[in-house]
Amino acid sequence: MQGRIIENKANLYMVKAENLKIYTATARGKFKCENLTPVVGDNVEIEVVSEEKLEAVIEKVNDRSIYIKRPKLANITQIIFVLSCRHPKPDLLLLDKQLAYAEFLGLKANIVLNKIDLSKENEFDKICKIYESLGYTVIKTNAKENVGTEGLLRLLQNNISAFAGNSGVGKSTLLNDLFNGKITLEGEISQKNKKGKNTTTNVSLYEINEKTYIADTPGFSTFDIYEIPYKELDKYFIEFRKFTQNCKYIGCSHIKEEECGINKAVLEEKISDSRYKNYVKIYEELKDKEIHKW
Ligand SMILES: Nc1nc2c(ncn2[C@@H]2O[C@H](COP(=O)(O)OP(=O)(O)O)[C@@H](O)[C@H]2O)c(=O)[nH]1
Ligand SMILES: [Mg+2]
Ligand SMILES: [Zn+2]
Repeated sequence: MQGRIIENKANLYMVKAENLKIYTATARGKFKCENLTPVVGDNVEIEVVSEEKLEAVIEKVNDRSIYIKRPKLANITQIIFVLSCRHPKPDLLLLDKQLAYAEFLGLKANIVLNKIDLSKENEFDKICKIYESLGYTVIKTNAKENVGTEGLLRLLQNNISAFAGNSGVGKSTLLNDLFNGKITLEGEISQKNKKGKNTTTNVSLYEINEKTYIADTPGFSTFDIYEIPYKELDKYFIEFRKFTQNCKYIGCSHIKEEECGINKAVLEEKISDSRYKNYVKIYEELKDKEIHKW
């Protein structure tokens, strides 16, 4: 029988099967040597061990469309990056990192600008303009008062989405909005312990409907981007692509070279200054990581 892993706790996997039942499954030992340990989001073939106890064994992990190393997740279809207008203020460096990583993976990325109630006089329009002109969807929300969340819900429809963004931007509040009342949810979005503290520590997929899931990744607020080879970073800044052909040198890093198409585009304001500055920072960071890897 086919199913999808919706949760992983130590060596146990919760698998939602075709018959809509949720089985507790272990993985066959052979996965270890094949370096193919099942992860949340995997589509798997299971063999039921006990129908009564809802126990099963994972026999096979189907090919993945996407695999993320940290946090471990498979087959998500989009990333939702959340920023807040204030407290904390927008971290565009982190945003550009996560967008580059999404492009690297070939994943759709979207932006939520939360806490719009704290912004004065459209001061964040510039951010929206930069990213909308690049083709990213920007949704503005006030998660505290449930404003703008219908738009977010539409965006989530028929996707397996993962949220990312600095601590405090409002991810949990948004998720609570989404799962309040109108959504049938199996299990809880966060289990509370006796002291009322949230104790979710495992990666899980929450179901909004049969085709719509949200990945919850406690302990990870952003994706680890170090898989990106620094020499390829320019490919993942989508607006850079059409200008790199104007660079004099093949393999131009667009940092110190002369006759650089990217530098020219920045001067002509065809590429935003903040995007370019972040490109340089991320390039240096990735390069540093790669050099010190051994
Ligand atoms: N003013 C305002 N506060 C918000 C909004 N969304 C979340 N908050 C508050 O911001 C704080 C952090 O939110 P939380 O959802 O825990 O952020 P997370 O760390 O990204 O999960 C909490 O005190 C929320 O009540 C919003 O739209 N407006
Ligand atoms: Mg949170
Ligand atoms: Zn260049």
